[in-house]
Amino acid sequence: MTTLEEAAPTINQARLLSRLTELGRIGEQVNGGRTRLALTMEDKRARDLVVSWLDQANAKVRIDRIGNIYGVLDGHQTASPVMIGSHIDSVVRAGAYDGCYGVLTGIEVLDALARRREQLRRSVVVVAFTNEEGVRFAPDLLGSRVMVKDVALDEALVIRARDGVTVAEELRRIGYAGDLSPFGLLPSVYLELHIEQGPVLDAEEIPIGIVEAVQGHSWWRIIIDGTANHAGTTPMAMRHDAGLAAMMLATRLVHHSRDQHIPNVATVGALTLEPNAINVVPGRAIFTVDFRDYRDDALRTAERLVEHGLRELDAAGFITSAQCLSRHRPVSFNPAVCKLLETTAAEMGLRTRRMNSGASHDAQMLARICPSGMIFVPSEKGISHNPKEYTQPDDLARGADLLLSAVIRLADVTGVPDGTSDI
Ligand code: HGY
Ligand code: MN
Ligand code: MN
Repeated sequence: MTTLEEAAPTINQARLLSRLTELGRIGEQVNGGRTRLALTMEDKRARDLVVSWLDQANAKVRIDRIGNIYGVLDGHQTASPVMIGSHIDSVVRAGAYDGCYGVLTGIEVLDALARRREQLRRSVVVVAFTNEEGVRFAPDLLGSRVMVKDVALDEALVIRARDGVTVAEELRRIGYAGDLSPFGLLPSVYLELHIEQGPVLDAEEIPIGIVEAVQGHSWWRIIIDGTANHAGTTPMAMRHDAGLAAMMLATRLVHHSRDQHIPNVATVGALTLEPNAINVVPGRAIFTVDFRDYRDDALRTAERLVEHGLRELDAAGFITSAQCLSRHRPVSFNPAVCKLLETTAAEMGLRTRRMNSGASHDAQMLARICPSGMIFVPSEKGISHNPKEYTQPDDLARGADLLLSAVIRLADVTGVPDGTSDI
């Protein structure tokens, strides 16, 4: 019987499942799902819980100035650690796995390695990034954008939510205005474990996805001002119906994607009409559009469609404006990291397939500063950003085991088979 020292580290799968459930209860909605928008009190409660679990894992907890939470397990080389993580903020009425799975598994990896910290060549750091979803504060991926200098820290701190509060005010209010520089723990390699949020792995019954690329995206908020008027007395030919104008432009943009596949996908996720009354011709319409594609030129074509549509409305007497809320180009992950994940999975007897990510992830920002990669596990029926988001426990366990094995290699844990990596 090998002693504890010799036994390979393992993930506490039962605890991972119970913590996913416990974290998933924070922000629960009466009509299903949970809502934990960035820097709200729900996000604070989730952050506090994650910090308590990092403490239990004997990790050194650090908070940086944009509110990213780090759990550090020091190895012999504390500079340029192996970093794993994701996010715990959510969309509205979200599922329980998006982001949380990667962060909580990261804590389990730290816990599994804590008893062998003297054998870690590289430090291992788990991170929970601030405002990955971008629902309350735009742009999305804010914590990782600041880390890679895609957005300057001072710019990020003054971003305002729709209700007017700034990121800095909310970080202070919830007690997560940290003092660590966002550049204080830059990694040598970054891995993100995440649910696929799409239908591929589930449909093909493959347990592990090795992500090669993430599509770029372009988010816009469009405002159209027409003339509010009486719904009964105003002849159709005399109207400047902002609602109709918005719906027609939105339909044109979405149908262009549906019919021409340019861009790959287009979504009008939010639409408000003012004054929003049954018997008033809408004077103002505000809607968002989310374009995504693996081809940057297709995103630019979509953006030109918006521009052209707004110029037509201006000529018809409307007043229009458009604000880009977020944009990032498509990203390919480091081939050596993809290979390491693939060979590690194969040695564990796990079937894999290479694939792309339709969803955005912090990993696509980290890819700008270090070799990065992602591991996907199946989402049942491809459902996500929905209370029905679900991944089988066995699939969650396989993904967690693969992350641990890959980290052992990358951190070069001596005394464990294959504790070597040239990444
Ligand atoms: O929008 C996305 O793709 C991610 O869930 N933030
Ligand atoms: Mn998400
Ligand atoms: Mn996510």
